[in-house]
Amino acid sequence: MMELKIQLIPTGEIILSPGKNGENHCHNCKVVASDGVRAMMESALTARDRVGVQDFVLLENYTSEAAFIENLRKRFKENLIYTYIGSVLVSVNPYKDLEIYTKNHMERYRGVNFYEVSPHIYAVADNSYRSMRTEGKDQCILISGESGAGKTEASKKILQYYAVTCPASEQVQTVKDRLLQSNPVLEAFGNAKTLRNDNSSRFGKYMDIQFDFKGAPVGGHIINYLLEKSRVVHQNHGERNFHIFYQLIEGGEEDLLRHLGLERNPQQYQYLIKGNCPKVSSINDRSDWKVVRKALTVIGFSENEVEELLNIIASVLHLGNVQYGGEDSNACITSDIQIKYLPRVTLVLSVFACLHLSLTFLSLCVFHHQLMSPLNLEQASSARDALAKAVYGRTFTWLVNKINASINMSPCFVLSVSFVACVSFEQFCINYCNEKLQQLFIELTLKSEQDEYEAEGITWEPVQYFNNKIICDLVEEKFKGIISILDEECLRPGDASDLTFLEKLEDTVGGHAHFVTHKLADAKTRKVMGRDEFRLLHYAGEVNYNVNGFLDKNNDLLFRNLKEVMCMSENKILTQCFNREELSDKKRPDTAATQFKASLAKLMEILMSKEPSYVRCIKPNDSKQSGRFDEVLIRHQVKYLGLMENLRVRRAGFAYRRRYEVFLQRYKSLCPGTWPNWDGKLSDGVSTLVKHLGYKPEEYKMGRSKIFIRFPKTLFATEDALETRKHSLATKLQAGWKGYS
Ligand code: AOV
Repeated sequence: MMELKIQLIPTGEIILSPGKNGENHCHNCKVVASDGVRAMMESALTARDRVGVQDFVLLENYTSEAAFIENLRKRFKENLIYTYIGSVLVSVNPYKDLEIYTKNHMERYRGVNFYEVSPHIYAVADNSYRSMRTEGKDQCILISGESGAGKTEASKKILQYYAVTCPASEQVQTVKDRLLQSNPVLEAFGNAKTLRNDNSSRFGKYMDIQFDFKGAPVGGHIINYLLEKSRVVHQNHGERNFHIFYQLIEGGEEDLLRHLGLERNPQQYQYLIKGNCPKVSSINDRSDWKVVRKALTVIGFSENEVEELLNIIASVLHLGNVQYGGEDSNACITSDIQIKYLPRVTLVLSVFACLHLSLTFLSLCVFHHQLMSPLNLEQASSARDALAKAVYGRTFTWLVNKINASINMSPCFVLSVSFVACVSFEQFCINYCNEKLQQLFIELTLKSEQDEYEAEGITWEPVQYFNNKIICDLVEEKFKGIISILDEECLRPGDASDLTFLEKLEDTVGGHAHFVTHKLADAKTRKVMGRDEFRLLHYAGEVNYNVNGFLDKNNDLLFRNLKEVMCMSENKILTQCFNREELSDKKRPDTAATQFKASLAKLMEILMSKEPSYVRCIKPNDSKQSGRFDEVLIRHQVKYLGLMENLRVRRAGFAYRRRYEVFLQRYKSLCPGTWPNWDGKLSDGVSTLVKHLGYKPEEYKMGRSKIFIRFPKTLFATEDALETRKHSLATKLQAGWKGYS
């Protein structure tokens, strides 16, 4: 007996899938159906109006931003948060838990072609996995979007999908566990509550999952870039420091807190009160602490290491409470002044040597003589903060390295999941990063279109698009780009300041079409620009940058004598973070912007060497509410994610393409010549089918393995014909079924 399954999937589409033994045939079928089926089918016929199209390339008016947004809105309203642009997945954050991540769902997407089921993050995960297995090519999934748009969640879903669906042995299980457990640890130390996202990643993350030849995950590797260290010492109003501090204070056992000299009250700590927001309703620090504590053990941290790690975390809090006597910030601090709370720092950090001295004096080496120059109050405070930032930042890097050591294996294939979260070394770095990603994205989309046309033997029709290389160059070009000029100012002794940096910019790139300052602007622009700002015309729009703090943040310097003291610590983690080699290295360390530029260049290189898939995340509103679709906010994201441009490129030639066997399988019932079976060549079958359907020559092209259809309306007519046929088929079946009962 054959089985015909009627499956209603969330798009409202009805899929009639053949049973295990063969074809859908009306006779002798057992029908899994009820009276409700007819109603479901009728609603499916109007589904497109209600839920929109599941691939933007099927939009009739594909150049219209309004039509694009409308389609997103329709789907969002129906909880259909995923939509494709060809093979790119667009995802809108629902801000509520949807029942679409169950094991059943995972199974549904396993080994199934991209277009056979409704759009889903699992389809992207599965597709990348299968390409890796069948083509043996390293893959990467690049997830982008603004803060709170759902990047981290998407990456977790992908990881969970692999953890459940990939083959496993006992050894593999350990790696899977460690990979999964690395997440809460990284989030505790690298995420924080911001105004935009209660659990915002404050570092860029790139993660490799390594598979063996059987397709089982055997290891992983994580690269982090540019942790937002400034958060350790300062938070904006309504924001918090990194989660770990609150978790430790709220969740740490009594003994532990006593040992660390900590009180169970975040308000006691200067570094935790700047944002005036110790508690967040969506976060349970106490239970998170337990999760993190357990995860550290699963990943393989020894008790000793955990203790030393927590010592460092506590010492940062104590350091924040270090106060210097005196009111006058210009007065020098003398070494015999009592510094409150310092003993606690020295104790938990096990640094007994001259920390006191190093926080009050700057040691200079002049003509081989060591000179000690006293700091004033302001300088001493910033030395203290610089130390806290450096200690935390380096410990974070140590932590990532440690996790890597516990999950790293030599891989056969690599599948990477990466997102560049916003790290606030300034919007400048983030926007530069987006600019680079956009460049790569358009280049690769165009290239893959071109490659496909070529492989299928179809003539390529050139597409006009905006190449944003000119803006990338403005930022990163050697000697004359903005980063170079900034570095130069940072190195220049004497009167260099943020404002001299701005002047240098005006002198060097003042003539650039995408650069404006107050001085250079026309009267209208001048009204909306400060004298200490410059404006860049990014591909996604204009942004004004205030130069205040650029030099300091880029310099990110730590006094040498503070480094020396840290090297002397008995805390083993610290001695790994601050090593003596660095002290003997006379070369100045790279500035923050240059480091960022280098890591971006590395990321681009990696992405170029792999086959990329894209997930573009959109945030529906600023209030973290479910069901609210803020059109202005969304339009802005559609613009800066370059989605319209992407759609235009994808639609330039043909709206739709499918492999012959997939096309034939779906529509063969519409033509007596191809139904129920086509025995000949697949392309001949498709030709017979489309001729029967009345396709005109200008509407489609036949490639080597695929049919290309130019307009959505052609496909829709065929889809409608199919629905009508299914409808009449189901009516007949139902009549027959009733006959039995
Ligand atoms: P982000 O990674 O893009 O921001 P997250 O992935 O942390 O954003 O998402 C923010 C919040 O939105 C999450 O904590 C969830 O509450 C909710 N959310 C996101 N995706 C989903 C989903 N698919 N289903 C249900 N809720 C979701 V940042 O890390 O700030 O750039 O740095």
